[in-house]
Parts: sequence; structure tokens; C-alpha cells
Amino acid sequence: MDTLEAGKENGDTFSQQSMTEAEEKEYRAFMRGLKRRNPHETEFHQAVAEFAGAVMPWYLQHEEYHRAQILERITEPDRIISFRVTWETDSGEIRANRAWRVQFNHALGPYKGGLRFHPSVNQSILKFLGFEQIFKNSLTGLPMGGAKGGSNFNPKDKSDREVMRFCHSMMIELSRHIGEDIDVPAGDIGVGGREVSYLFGQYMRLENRWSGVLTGKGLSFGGSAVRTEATGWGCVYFCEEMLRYHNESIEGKRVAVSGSGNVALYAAQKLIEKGAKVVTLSDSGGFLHFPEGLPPEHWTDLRELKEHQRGRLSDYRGGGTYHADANPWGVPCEIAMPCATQNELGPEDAKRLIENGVLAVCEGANMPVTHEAAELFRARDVLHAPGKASNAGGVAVSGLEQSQNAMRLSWDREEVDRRLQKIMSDIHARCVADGSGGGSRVDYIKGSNLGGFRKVAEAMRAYGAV
Ligand code: NDP
Ligand code: 2IT
Repeated sequence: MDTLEAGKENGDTFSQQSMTEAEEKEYRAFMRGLKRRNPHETEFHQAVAEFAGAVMPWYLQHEEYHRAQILERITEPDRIISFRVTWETDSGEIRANRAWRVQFNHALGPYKGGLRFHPSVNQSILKFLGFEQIFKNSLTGLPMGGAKGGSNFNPKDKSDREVMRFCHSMMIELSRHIGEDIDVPAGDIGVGGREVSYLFGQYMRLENRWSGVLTGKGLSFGGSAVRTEATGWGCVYFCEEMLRYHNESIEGKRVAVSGSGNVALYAAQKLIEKGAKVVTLSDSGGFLHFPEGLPPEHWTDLRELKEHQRGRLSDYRGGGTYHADANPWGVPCEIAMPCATQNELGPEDAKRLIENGVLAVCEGANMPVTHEAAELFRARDVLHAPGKASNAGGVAVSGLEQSQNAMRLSWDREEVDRRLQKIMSDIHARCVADGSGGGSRVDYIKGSNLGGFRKVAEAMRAYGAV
């Protein structure tokens, strides 16, 4: 069979996979249509390009899905709710922000996915996140559809009372569109326990009943054990599986972690526990470097600084060297774990990591690696786990929180952690099953996309023309 290495066209990103000429033709036509229908949504184009590149050969071999137009339908959200949130500052000024809920696909269960509060939030970013969530949630094996929401509200420079007023106002509109069997939001960047609590309190007041309508709740009001730790811990469990499968181990490895929020902090905690050396943590101002590895007592101080005081890494005086306006990817390491945000690791970063001998990249964030950087990792056989597989632990424990709420009981930490480990190990096995072939290394991008897609495609086909 004649194979073509898919390349770029007019600076656009195209497939990461090898395709036949016919497959590539279909792929390019599909992406052209998608871009025409969704102009200017570059993050959404990027997420679909990776996905469609990974599944196109399989899709074209399955006429029943092709005939049912599954690819065209799955890339069109069920609905997007867009609304204004008006709120009042502490000094009595009126402010208005934009907010959205993208309900992408509920073939497998009620819509599920986080809310992001960050000034950069726009429809394209929420569509890319909602789209990825479909396949991530499918991979967990739990009955959850895909959604995402959020606002361009910036909680960082606001008081607690301002955040409360914003959340309460946002929930007035959001409450019309969510429910424990309809759509169950949770946290993401800028939305943690504080925000989820304000949102949940307002929902209860509006509906006058208790329900598991949000996850990531406080432990005393229906939250699950280990939800706070789940994404970071799950990412490390996945990384361990990936290394073990390729005859490596995590112990003693230097790991460059980016971010210092929920995902990064608990990834670092589990890495330390597993005997790895966490050589960096970062925030949007710069990174902290610990050449000998972050000591556990400094981890506790840093968690206090970031989680409770909402401080900056530049203020940390406990150790490590601070590098302003720089990211961690120039620091020598065997494992890179990007846990901050999308497109935070580009081609120049990938080259530096490869020069320094990186073995594996395991994504804690959603789509942190650009297409060009991913191509470089692929060319050099660097193991690369995409977020939809490796960061699925967060939403998986959210799913377990929904189950516990529905059963009106709560499992202890050991029980939830055991289930989390099993889910991450099953996701790894799914990636191996759908991503092997062609080389000695598993193609995790193909494995996770195809593994997540097959179930959703089968459900959509079975439902007929809905
Ligand atoms: P947090 O808000 O807790 O932390 C975000 C971290 O990333 C902070 O250190 C922040 O630095 C940094 N960051 C955010 N935006 C940027 C930016 N534009 N440039 C540089 N640094 C930035 O969020 P989470 O830890 O929850 O989320 C991190 C990533 O993980 C996101 O991609 C999210 O979608 C993903 N994710 C989260 C899950 C969860 O359960 N929370 C589950 C699965 C994935 P600063 O404080 O300076 O802004
Ligand atoms: O990106 C993600 O998977 C999350 N932010 C978690 C979503 C959830 O519903 O727990």
C-alpha cells in the first residue's frame, strides 16, 4: 500500500499518522469542511486534527460509521449555551463577563466536564476541551458524556466575596441547563473547591433539593475522597504503566513538572512518593528549579502557598532557584509532565527535551503539547501520553463521586484510590490494544483516540439518525 507522511498545508496542522493517499484525501477534505464551518477556532481545529488523524484509517474501513456521518456529527456540539454573567465588585461597580456551557455529546451518559475561569477563555477553547472530554470520559469506562464550560472571569485578583457573587450569578443561568442526569460540571483552571461550593450552594437554593449536580464538592457535603488528588495521582499511575510496559521504571527518574495548581501539585506529591525526583514546578510567572529533586517538606510549603494563600512561586523563599519568564523544558529530565495549560510545550521546547534525553512525556494538562512538538517526539520515539488518557483520573473520580451520591454512601480513600488505579491501568491497556502495531512502541495518541472513539461511534450508530 502506498503510504504518505501527512504534512502541513498552508501552515495548518494536519495528521500525525501515516495514511494512504486515499485516507489522506478524505482527511484533508474533512478538515477543510470543519475549518469552514468553524472559522477562527484554532484550538478546536487542533484538537479535531489530532483526533481525526488518529481515527481516519479505521473510520474509512467501517462503512457503517462512514455512512452514518459519525465524524461530521461528533464534531458538532449538541448545543452551546452562551450567556452574560453580571455581578457587583466589593466597591459596588457593575461588571459583566461572558460564560458558556458546551454540551458536546451525551451518547454514553449525562454530559460531564469541568468549568474554567480564566481571562483567556473563549468558545474555541471550550469547544476543544469539550470535544476531548468525550473520548476521555469514554476511556474511563464510566457512563459519562462530554462537556465543558467556563467564563473569561479572572478569579485571581478578586476577593472571596466577589468570587461568591460571580458564582452565584453564573449559576442562575447555568442551573437551567444542568442536573444530575443531564449535565454535571466540576472544576478546571481557576475553579477549585471554593468555586464549586459557591456554585453548588446557589444551585441548591434555586432548586430547593440536594442532588449530585456538581463534582469536586467538599467532603462534608457529598464530595468524594481522593477527588482533589485524582488527576495528578492518576497521571503518575498512567506514567508508571507506560514506563513499565516499555521496560522502564519511574523510580529515580528526574521529572520536569509544569504548573503548580491542582494537577501539578498532586502529580508532584505522588512522584515523590514513588521515588522520582521532581526537578521543577512553574506558574505563569516562571519556574522553580530543584536540581536534586523537590524535598517533601517543601512540597507541603508550596501547597500551602498555592492552594491556601493563592501566592506566586516568585514569592517562595523555601528553596530551589526561581527563573522568571521561563518554562521548565530546558531543565534536563527523563520525564516531562506538562500540567499547566494548552500549547505550553512547543517545538523549541521539544528539541531541548530531546537533546537532554527525555524518555517520556505524560500530559497532566489538556493538549499542552503543540502539533509540531508532538511530531518531533514521534520522530524520536519518545513515549507520549495525551491528556485524554493520562489525565482522565480526575473525571474518573468525578464519575465515582456521582455513583456515591446516587447510592447515598461514601467510600473511604483506599477504596477510591484502588478504583482510580484500576481505571488508569485499564485505560493504559486500551491504549496498548488500539495503539500497537507498526513499531516496538505504543502509539498512545492513536490508541487513546481510537479507544475512546469506538464506543461513542457504536452508540451513535445504534441510536439511528438523532
Ligand atoms: P489550576 O487553576 O489549579 O492551576 C493551573 C496552573 O497552570 C497554575 O499553576 C497556573 O499558573 C498555570 N497556568 C494556567 N494558565 C497558564 C498560562 N496561560 N500560562 C502559564 N501557566 C498557566 O488548574 P488545574 O491544575 O486544575 O488544571 C491544569 C491543567 O490540567 C488544565 O489544562 C486543565 O484543563 C487540566 N485538567 C484538570 C483537571 C482537574 O481535575 N482539575 C482534570 C484534567 C485535566 P498561574 O497561577 O500563574 O495562572
Ligand atoms: O479536564 C478534565 O477532565 C477536568 N477538568 C475534570 C472534569 C470533571 O468533570 O471532573
